[in-house]
Amino acid sequence: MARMKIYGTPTSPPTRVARIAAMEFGHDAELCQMAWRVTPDELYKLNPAGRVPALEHDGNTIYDSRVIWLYLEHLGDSRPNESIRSLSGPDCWREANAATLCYELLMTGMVIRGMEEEPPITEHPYLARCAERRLNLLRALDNMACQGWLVEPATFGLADAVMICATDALVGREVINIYDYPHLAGIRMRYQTRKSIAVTLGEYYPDQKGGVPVH
Ligand SMILES: N[C@@H](CCC(=O)N[C@@H](CS)C(=O)NCC(=O)O)C(=O)O
Repeated sequence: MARMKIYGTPTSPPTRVARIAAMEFGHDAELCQMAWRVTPDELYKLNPAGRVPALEHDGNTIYDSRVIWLYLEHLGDSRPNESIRSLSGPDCWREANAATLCYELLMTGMVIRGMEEEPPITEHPYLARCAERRLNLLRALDNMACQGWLVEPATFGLADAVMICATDALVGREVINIYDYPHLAGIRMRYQTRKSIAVTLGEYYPDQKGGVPVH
């Protein structure tokens, strides 16, 4: 069978979620880098929505990191890490809500980043709304995590992966001080040496676009 492929970029947080999913479910997926800003048609052919990641496996093309996670969870030849949490487990609704909030956090980052591309939009009501939403989400997620976990202790799942990918981009670009969110900081610390997290970490640095700080 052909090797599983994930199309995306190393710094794209949702692409990273898909790559984490592949590793957590025991697959050796190849990252096929896609310069979608330069060659948008190539991406539209793969995904009509023009977004990464997309996964190619066994004749299937799957869009969206959350759906990719679900696909891999249900794939017959997946061999999940023993601490991986099922999306349909006993805490499925807490997982669903936590994952949704983490995705919203991730999306606010991408909207703000997009607005800073040339020509940059530095003031716009929607930009302000996204910054406000981001602050609110960080506080809400930190509250959710006040017992030391996002969904369930000693397990790792979609919500944790998305929170880590969304906040890695913000921490690396110095948009937030993660110690303002001590419970999230604790979870991030716990998982920083987990193989799927460490191997897929993108390179984020302070002057990358998308740095409207959260106060
Ligand atoms: N909900 C999607 C979001 C994917 C997404 O927005 N990816 C960004 C890259 S980080 C993208 O493809 N952006 C293209 C664009 O905004 O035109 C997922 O989780 O996969």
